[in-house]
Amino acid sequence: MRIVMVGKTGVGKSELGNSLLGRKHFISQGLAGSVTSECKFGTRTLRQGMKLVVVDTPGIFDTRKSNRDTSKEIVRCIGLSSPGPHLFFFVLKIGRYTKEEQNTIESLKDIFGKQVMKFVIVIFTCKDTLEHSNTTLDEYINSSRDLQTLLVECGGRCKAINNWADQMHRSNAVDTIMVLVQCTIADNGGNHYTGEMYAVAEKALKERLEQLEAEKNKEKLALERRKREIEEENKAQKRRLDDEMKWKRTQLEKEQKEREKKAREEHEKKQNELVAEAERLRQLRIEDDRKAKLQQDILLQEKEKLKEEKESERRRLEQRRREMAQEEERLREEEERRRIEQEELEERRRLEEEARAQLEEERQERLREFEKQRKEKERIIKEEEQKLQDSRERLRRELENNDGFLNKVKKFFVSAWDDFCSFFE
Ligand SMILES: Nc1nc2c(ncn2[C@@H]2O[C@H](COP(=O)(O)OP(=O)(O)OP(=O)(O)O)[C@@H](O)[C@H]2O)c(=O)[nH]1
Ligand SMILES: [Mg+2]
Repeated sequence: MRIVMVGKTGVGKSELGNSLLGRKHFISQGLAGSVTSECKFGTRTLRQGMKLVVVDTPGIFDTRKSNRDTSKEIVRCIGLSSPGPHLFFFVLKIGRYTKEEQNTIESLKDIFGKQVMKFVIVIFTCKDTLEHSNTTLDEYINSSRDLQTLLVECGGRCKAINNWADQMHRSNAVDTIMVLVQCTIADNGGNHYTGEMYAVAEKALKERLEQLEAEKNKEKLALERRKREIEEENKAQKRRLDDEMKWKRTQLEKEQKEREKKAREEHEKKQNELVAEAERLRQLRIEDDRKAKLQQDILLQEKEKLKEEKESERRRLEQRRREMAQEEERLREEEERRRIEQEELEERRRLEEEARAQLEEERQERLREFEKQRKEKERIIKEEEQKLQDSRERLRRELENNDGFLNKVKKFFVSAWDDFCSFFE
């Protein structure tokens, strides 16, 4: 059983081939460009012992590719599936069904004739996209009129597969595809796309190749003619250019000479200016040197002066430092003297205090003594007064008794008065 997979590049033909064979046989990658570059085949023995041959193709019916490459690969595809495929799998990726896809199937019909549609099954890859968007295959097909037309053309034969599913799901999908394959083959009476048809296709291809060759030769002749014309044009243009160049060269030589003359004059003028400038610079340099020397002398003098000033400042500072040391010494002595004086003063004050306390004590003592004496004298006076009172009483009584005695009393009284007065003195 021979199956040829056709379809636009990148729709998942190689991956579908791997699913059909049950192993990774064809190279498939998610690259931006085409992965499969030429037709290849892989085989597998089916359960019934039947041999399955799967032919993987590059995008040979892709109308974007060059005619020459396409024709070469179609011939190769026919060779690999000889004497003719039982089925063509027209592979489509779930997604938009565009004009490009329609052109691909048209191209298949152009090459193999309209009857090829009897041998076509449409296989949709990326069934997982449908699962993700929760859409059934029927819903997807019904969403495009063109897709429906295609399926009517190929007898409604279509299946979907997720080539990224696990082994079990993939093999289940392959089994369903194989059932449809066998039904279709049976419908076609077990016939494959015949050699006759292939011969017709080959003939058509040959004619197309010859046509292409003729077109190519025609193009070649046209190209040669154009080449000759261009060469002629080039020669004429070259002559024109040569003349122009000659004239331009003489013009240029003339201009060059004039420019050279001018340049020479300018050069001489510049030379003279340079000599004058050099002389002026030399003079300036001499003047600069003189000024520099003068400045150096001034600088040296100023340096000397500064040195002297520095020295005198140092001496002055030294002197000041000495004075300060003396002042400090004097202050220290003054401080010491003050301290001693203070101590002496305090000692003197203490002694005076002691002396004052002693004097106070003596005064108190004297006062007490004096008080004692005063009290004694008062007692004595009182006694004397008592005595005097007694005497006066006695005298008064004696006077009463004796007039003569008055004189005596008078005398005694006078003497007693005198004693009293002397005592108080
Ligand atoms: N998600 C998903 N990706 C797939 C499926 N089938 C194929 N692909 C991916 O689609 C990309 C193209 O697949 P290929 O098998 O190389 O396509 P091709 O038609 O052989 O491409 P060319 O060889 O360039 O013509 C790869 O990254 C595949 O893994 C599928 O069922 N589901
Ligand atoms: Mg491929």
